[in-house]
Amino acid sequence: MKNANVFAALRAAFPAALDAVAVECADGHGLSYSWRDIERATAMMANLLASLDLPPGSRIAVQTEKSVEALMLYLAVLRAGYVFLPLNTAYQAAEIEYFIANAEPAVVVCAGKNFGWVSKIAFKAGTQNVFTLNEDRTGTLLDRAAAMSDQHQPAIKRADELAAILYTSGTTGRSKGAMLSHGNLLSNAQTLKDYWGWRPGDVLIHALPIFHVHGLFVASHGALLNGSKMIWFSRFDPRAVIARFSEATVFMGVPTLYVRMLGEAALTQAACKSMRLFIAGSAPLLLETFKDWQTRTGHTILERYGMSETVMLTSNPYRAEDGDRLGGTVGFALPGVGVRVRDEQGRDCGHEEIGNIEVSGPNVFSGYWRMPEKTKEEFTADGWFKTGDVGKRDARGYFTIVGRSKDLIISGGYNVYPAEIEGYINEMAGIAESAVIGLPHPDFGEGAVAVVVAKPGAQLDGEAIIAALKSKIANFKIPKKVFVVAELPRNTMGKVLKNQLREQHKTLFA
Ligand code: MLC
Ligand code: AMP
Repeated sequence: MKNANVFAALRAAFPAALDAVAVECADGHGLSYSWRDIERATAMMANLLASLDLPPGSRIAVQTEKSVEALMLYLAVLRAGYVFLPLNTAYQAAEIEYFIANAEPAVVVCAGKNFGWVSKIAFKAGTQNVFTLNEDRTGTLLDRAAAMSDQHQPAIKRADELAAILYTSGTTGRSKGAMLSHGNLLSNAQTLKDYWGWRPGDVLIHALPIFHVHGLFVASHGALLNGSKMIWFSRFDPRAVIARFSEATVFMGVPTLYVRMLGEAALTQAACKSMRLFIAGSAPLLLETFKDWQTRTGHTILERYGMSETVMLTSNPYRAEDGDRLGGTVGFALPGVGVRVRDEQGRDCGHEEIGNIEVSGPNVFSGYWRMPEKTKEEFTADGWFKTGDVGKRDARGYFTIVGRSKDLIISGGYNVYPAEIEGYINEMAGIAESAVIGLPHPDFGEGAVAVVVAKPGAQLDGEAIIAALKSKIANFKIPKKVFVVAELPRNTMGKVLKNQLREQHKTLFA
């Protein structure tokens, strides 16, 4: 059987010169890691995992700051044949408790400073192994791995075996773990390598977090599968990133990163001279940003569209002969990926007709972890995944996302589910009900805002609500503003008219 292990495929692409630099850290210590370092460290970590005698299919949950060691841990989990479960560093105790109870990981890796509360949650859920990994390359994970052999044969995996679980918040407030297989990840990585014309000599600037699809799969796999060096930023810093463009060829970012770089005087055509490709995604790129970038740098951003459940789905063309990169669109269905637009009755929409976007292909996940009913609801009878995005296709095949049928806010590339935040607000004393909406925001694209109604006789203070939320949920989910109102607008069915609220407050962040 051919080994479909993603790590094995990435490793096969490592350059012959194993001492060449694979990752150069741009911030802090300025360390460089060779391909040999990646080979050895992932072998040692994989041997550590193997030494724990974990059952097949064990989940390895990881909440650590971005570091090269954290990337190596991801690769080591694949190498050892287990299932990687990345967690946003902003998640707090209640959020982590849910993920760990739901996924029942055999191993949890966290920052040393969080060991106290994370290990308590993990041990309660039956996890037997909790390691630490810190930004400064210390922690029990590395201590234990240091004693292991640096030889390790990558586990043999079938394409349909699980490689990762990515939690995406649910419209009902409950997070769902999207199960991605080795085949899902590898097929997409190979498609993108060809479609985006990765070539020898490419250098990627990696400035995204590595706990979501964009930074973990699209960016990292792209560079590794091409044997390309990465210039590694553990945090996005617009000025510092621009200063390294002269040594790089490829950059990937959510729209907020482009908006912030446009705010820097150092962003010029000269600064981008060596760059080959700028890619944007995870949230809508405003036409204004697309055009400003063209004017300032001479480069046309390539916008693409994807999801945690499917990795990448569509992309604007890289090669001029395939067409222009059209701002405001997310381009064509990627080779091998099926993308269709259907109306509420399940009929195919004609060109330019708006409908629900459904997708199929080797990249599409198999379902949500331990949620067969939810999984069934999200797939059509003929096996296509309902994205929850609303869009259209033109006669040439370009797709445009015009909205979402799911009640979702995308803020700075992170998903914020109103139902989840409303749940937390509604639990607070004195709250009768609430509605969380997304409003246009110059930096984050959309900013979350809450509109709340007090119980009779209760006095509410928006700032106090924000302060109370801060101790419970990830910071990017916190509403930037809370309005206290007498009542929420509703239609005759009693449904809150969020459109009306959005319209009423649309200039809040202008
Ligand atoms: C930070 N803050 C945010 C925020 N990020 N608020 C709303 N939305 C966000 N995304 C707030 C914090 O709560 C804090 O508020 C203040 O900003 C400073 O926090 P910070 O951590 O210092 O912020 P910063 O480093 O500036 O982060 C901004 C950012 C980051 C844009 C660099 O959000 C980011 O890396 N986004 C990328 C997300 C991503 O990779 N998405 C891909 C998903 S994959 P306060 O009040 O506490 O001061 C996917 C599929 C696909 O969607 O297609 O790719
Ligand atoms: P996530 O669940 O975090 O993977 O987010 C996936 C969602 O991000 C998609 O369903 C879309 O709503 C949105 N998205 C990703 N890329 C784009 C894009 N280029 N334009 C508009 N929305 C996008």
